[in-house]
Amino acid sequence: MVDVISKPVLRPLAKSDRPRLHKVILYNDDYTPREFVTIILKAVFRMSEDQAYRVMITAHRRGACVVAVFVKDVAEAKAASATDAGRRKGYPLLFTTEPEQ
Ligand code: TYC
Repeated sequence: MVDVISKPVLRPLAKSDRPRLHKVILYNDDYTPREFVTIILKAVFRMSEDQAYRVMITAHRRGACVVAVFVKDVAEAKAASATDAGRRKGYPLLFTTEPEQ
């Protein structure tokens, strides 16, 4: 018996077949402490202290900042979890999502 092992053909998906990515956006407010925003960015979005501080301070200065992009479900789950963490402390911290492009 002859064993034929064929090599799998792996081709990158065409751009049109890739899932659309969704941005997570962080909004500034006047009440949430800077330190708390940084803690949430590190915990939910796995950022370093430095990355989290830069994103927090950008939202603070400009009004909003793109945190990261993910497939839809992941973006929505992270935005909800980060917003809920603020809500549990009584802060109006807000993360939303929107499709890229
Ligand atoms: N503006 C807030 C303060 O001065 C800090 C803050 C930064 C809140 C970024 C939200 O997305 C935010 N305490």
